[in-house]
Amino acid sequence: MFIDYAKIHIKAGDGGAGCMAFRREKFVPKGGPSGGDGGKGGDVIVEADQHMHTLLDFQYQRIFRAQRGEHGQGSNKTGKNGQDVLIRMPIGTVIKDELSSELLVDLTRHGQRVVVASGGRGGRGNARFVSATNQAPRNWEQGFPGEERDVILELKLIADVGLVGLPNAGKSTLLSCISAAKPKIADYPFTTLSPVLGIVRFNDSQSFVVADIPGVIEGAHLGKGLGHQFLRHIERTKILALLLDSSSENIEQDYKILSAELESYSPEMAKKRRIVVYTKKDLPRQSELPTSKVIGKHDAVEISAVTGENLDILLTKIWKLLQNI
Ligand SMILES: Nc1nc2c(ncn2[C@@H]2O[C@H](COP(=O)(O)OP(=O)(O)OP(=O)(O)O)[C@@H](O)[C@H]2O)c(=O)[nH]1
Ligand SMILES: [Mg+2]
Repeated sequence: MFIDYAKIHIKAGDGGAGCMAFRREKFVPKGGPSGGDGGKGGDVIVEADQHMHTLLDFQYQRIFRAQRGEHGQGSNKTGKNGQDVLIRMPIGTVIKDELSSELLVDLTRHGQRVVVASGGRGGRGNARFVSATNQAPRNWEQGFPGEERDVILELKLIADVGLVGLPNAGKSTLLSCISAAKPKIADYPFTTLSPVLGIVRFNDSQSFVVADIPGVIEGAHLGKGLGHQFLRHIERTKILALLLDSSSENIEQDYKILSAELESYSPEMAKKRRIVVYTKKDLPRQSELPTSKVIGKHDAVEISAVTGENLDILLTKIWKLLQNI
């Protein structure tokens, strides 16, 4: 199952307490202080893992605690440091502090590691409190608490091009024609329920990544249909391909609905560079294509995934746009 949102609780280990002790040896009647320091608490660390593709695991395990540091001991023995906890997450995971909404981590490449909660420092033992005036200190410190917080995990796929359109526009069909991805295709709305990535090979040696997401309908920003939360997966793409069914009864209106939904998701999404793709060119048209007054400066192309017409032109246009950004 594809899950792209989770909330977890993380707690780094507390530091171990310092120790209060004095040397006791047969021929040393008044041994000096010998209490060791406490060990450091373990950190909570996240690591990006290219083999993970969903946040599903975090539906089951939501609390992650690193080990506490051991207490210091006599004979100046420092307590052992607590063990770190390593949490693996998919590439594209963004971690925010729940309370402040502060962005803590953006995992963008395999193997990237970040400490999200630091373990507390160990307390000092009494040996460290010796001074000129106090040769037998009896003071020592507790360990310091490890950081603790609730964090929100959001998976935002990393792709170059996002396919966006009303249900049934032909997004998944296009992806299946231009890449090796095998998304589900059917003639009913909301066939696609979770995003699919496909790698498009271009000119033998080059490639780019395309994301196919569920269809957007009018009122998606109010929660209609599947809502619009999956648009997060195309938030970080360089360009958007707006797919419009050219056999629709009112293509211009479809374009306006889609644009309005992108706008209400975020201004950044609305401002993103787009290419307008009219699909199903093989079918008879029932309405005029929108004029350039409606689609503005954006480039447009008519394609058919069934006959393959103009797919090469589309890919060339996309490639050029990607080079320019
Ligand atoms: N004639 C024709 N039919 C097409 C073309 N492209 C897609 N279709 C059909 O349109 C229907 C919808 O295609 P999908 O690719 O599932 O559409 P989608 O945009 O991914 O739909 P959702 O996932 O529901 O948002 C399917 O029945 C496809 O066979 C095309 O170029 N020509
Ligand atoms: Mg689809």
